[in-house]
Amino acid sequence: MAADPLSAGLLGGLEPTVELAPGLLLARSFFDAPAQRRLAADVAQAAQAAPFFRPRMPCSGKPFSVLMTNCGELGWISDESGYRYEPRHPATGASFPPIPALALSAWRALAGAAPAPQACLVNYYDAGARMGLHRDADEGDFLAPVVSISLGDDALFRYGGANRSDRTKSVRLRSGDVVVLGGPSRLAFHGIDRIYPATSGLLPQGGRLNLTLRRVSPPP
Ligand SMILES: O=C(O)CCC(=O)C(=O)O
Ligand SMILES: [Mn+2]
Repeated sequence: MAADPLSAGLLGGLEPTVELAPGLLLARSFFDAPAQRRLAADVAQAAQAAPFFRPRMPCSGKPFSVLMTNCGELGWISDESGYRYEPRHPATGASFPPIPALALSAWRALAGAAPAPQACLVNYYDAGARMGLHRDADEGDFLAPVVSISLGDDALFRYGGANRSDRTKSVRLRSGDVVVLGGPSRLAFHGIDRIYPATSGLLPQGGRLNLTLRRVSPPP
């Protein structure tokens, strides 16, 4: 990881990057308002090719409260058959659109020497959506961090340790913030407890987008 710009708090330019826990970074306002608008437009365009779908829980088939789509060579899917990465959209059968350049710029700035991300999961939260405490553990490589971008309404992000029973803390994420789960926090439990409706005017339909960039397989 590039120590100098990080410790100087210069990444993203607007506010210092803070370490919430070892390896768990919050780059506040990494994206300024024009960059947020551009990235939201890129996501809207990607969703034309790869429409949002409602994932389902393994076994039970219970629907998630978030909608999802993906960009990149692999997409994260969940349905009755389990959690997995797939190269094709579950409804259209088409490959996923490329990861937006601005999202890749966050990876380059914050993921240190990690090889390029292969997946960009896009979550859409309406006012009532949430995401339960979980770990991102379906990847074959935990050396690379997970880089997670917030756009739109504020959200309450809960994070803990490597065990579900570890004590958790919460932080309110705002549009333009980027969270990095790396190093000792790569497999930390985390989730979204709630959305704060109408706290951002970025998305015409309201709600919140989250883009999660991941390396899925070990570097060649
Ligand atoms: O929405 C967020 O900020 C977190 C999303 C997340 O943890 C995930 O998609 O695995
Ligand atoms: Mn996650």
